[in-house]
Amino acid sequence: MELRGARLDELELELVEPFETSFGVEKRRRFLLLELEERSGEVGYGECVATADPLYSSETVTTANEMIATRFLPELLRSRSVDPASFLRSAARYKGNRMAKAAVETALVDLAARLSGESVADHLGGGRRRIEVGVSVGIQPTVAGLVRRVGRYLDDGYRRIKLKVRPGWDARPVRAVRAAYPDIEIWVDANQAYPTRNVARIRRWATASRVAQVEQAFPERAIRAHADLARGAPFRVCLDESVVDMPSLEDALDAGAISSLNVKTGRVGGAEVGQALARRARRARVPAWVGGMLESGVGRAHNVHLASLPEFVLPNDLSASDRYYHEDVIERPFVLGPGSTLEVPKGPGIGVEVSERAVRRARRRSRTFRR
Ligand code: OSB
Ligand code: MG
Repeated sequence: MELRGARLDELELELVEPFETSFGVEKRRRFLLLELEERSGEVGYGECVATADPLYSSETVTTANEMIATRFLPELLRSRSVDPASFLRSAARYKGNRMAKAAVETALVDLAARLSGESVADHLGGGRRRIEVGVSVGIQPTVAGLVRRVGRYLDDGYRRIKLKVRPGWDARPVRAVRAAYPDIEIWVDANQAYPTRNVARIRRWATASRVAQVEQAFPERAIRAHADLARGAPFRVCLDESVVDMPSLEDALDAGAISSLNVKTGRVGGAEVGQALARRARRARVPAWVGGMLESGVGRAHNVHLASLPEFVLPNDLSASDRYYHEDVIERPFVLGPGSTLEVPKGPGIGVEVSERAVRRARRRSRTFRR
């Protein structure tokens, strides 16, 4: 492929309801949308999941914008021949900045798939036609409100519920949800909020409420604490923030600190990286699934294709469009189907159409690039 131009938009969308995690409350989402144009006129889209503030990881909308606009795009537009893997190889000399890299890589994957007339899923090796999904439920003002919120998601058809927890919002709300719904599958996600001395306490309440999976209880680098939590536990210990590349996954496997892998393309710096991590985890009998970062329809479409691959075996954090935004940037929303599933768009590429009208409405800044 040879690129002719690019457009980098900063967008802002308002969430249907505030999303509270151990980091804080999000009411709206600022993110980058990248459009790459090939010599033939074909375009590919990528979304950057970096957030306005560096709370989930050190990247922000501003740092990603800077990397994409001043390094990645100028270098891509100068080169005769580009593809996702060669882009990641040449960008590897820049440390970190994985969300920025993933935005570019996924746009190249979409473009490459469109040019060969296949879907992103087929381009990555081929997968199922529908994927199983669950819903991630933010911290609520009251326990009764949480139980009602969960009840509405169950009525919508979601089968697997992930509750955001933190010190002070854990044993009691989780027990209340379990008491109200004795048979549902409950996961929890702390986004690193616990001190490592809390291993025994977390194990007690998670066991008592028959939690199936505890995600990222401790800080990113606290591999030993996650291994302590996993030892003999009746639930899976899932890593999200701790796994950012192959060496960090290998270390977690060696330590016995992981029994489920949350794969986010942005966190690991590319779709093909995420696929390789999931494959490595599967060889160690650790199941993988695709996590979410409250993506718009473009990032969601990429995630849905990724989740359809055989490497991904647990229900994913990819809910229907109406769980996230009042107005998305794609023409046709993702809707929840039978058995708590989303349909994988047929393609070509990510198989969704970007709404120029919605993009214009959500746009805060825009830059174009030419060869
Ligand atoms: O840790 O999985 C997480 C959203 C923002 C940042 C981190 C996380 C999340 C979610 C949302 O859990 C999942 C989704 O997009 O549906
Ligand atoms: Mg998480």
